[in-house]
Amino acid sequence: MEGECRRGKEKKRRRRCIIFCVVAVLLVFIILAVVLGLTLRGKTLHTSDTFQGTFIARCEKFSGYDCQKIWGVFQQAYVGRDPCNVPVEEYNPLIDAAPFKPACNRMMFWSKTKDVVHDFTEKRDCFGTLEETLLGSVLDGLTWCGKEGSSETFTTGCPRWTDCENNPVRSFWNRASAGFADAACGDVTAMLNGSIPTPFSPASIFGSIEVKRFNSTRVKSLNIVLVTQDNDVTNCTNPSLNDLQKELDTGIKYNCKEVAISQIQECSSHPEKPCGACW
Ligand code: N1C
Repeated sequence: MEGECRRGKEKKRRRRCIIFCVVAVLLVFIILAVVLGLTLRGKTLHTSDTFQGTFIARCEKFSGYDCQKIWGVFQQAYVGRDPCNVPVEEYNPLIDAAPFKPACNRMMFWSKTKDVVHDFTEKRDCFGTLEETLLGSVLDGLTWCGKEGSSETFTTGCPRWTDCENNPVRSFWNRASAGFADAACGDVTAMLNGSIPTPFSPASIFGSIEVKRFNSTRVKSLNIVLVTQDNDVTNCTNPSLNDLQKELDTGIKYNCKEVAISQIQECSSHPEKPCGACW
């Protein structure tokens, strides 16, 4: 009787021990999983903080592209080179890896009006800018360069825009803008700044590259939207706009319209209105 009682207690103890062990093992697994999850998340957050991480993350928003391959082709243009000796042609393979697709009648160019243009194009699906293409969006707002004898990408200590002509950032925008303008077709729109004395500057990318590359066999007209603010003195009769017309390929029709910034903002806030009614 006493022996049976002892055996019963022993059984209960063993069962409790097994339950305890199972719970303990489960707990250890859960803790491990949580710790592993957190460290991995920390790692991805960390990589997207880096230049390459930003490039890949922005690129992956576009489907159908091999972003690792595009990153590799991009790096070839400037890595290991003197950051004042990266000619525009170095980006040819990059443009070939992610070519610009023509979107006739919907292409938007700009000069000195970046903020108002993007506020408008982000809210309304009427026009597309270079920054909405894969390459434009991936590199918008970034600075990068290489160094002789190094295989790294640097984001600080790079030449500024005006320090030297052939710097990696400037050459990229020159090459990308040329490719984007080559793709232009139909009726093309450009927003220029009516609050400055010379809305068309021949030294700007728009003036020195894009306008010159519009081809009359593809582009029907160039429609300038001169963005104006209260009390602006600049209008469509501005002499710099005559220089613009002279640069245009014969056969491309030219139009200019002064449009108040308030009207553009009003149009941005009414996505239901047809695009043609904006100006
Ligand atoms: O020199 P800009 O303008 O006339 O260049 C604008 C013109 C646009 O039509 C774009 O298609 O050239 C293209 N372009 C960009 O898309 C772009 N994104 C960001 C040119 N430059 C671009 N950037 C940066 O803005 C670039 O680093 C350079 O410094 C400015 C050019 O702006 P701008 O003088 O107002």
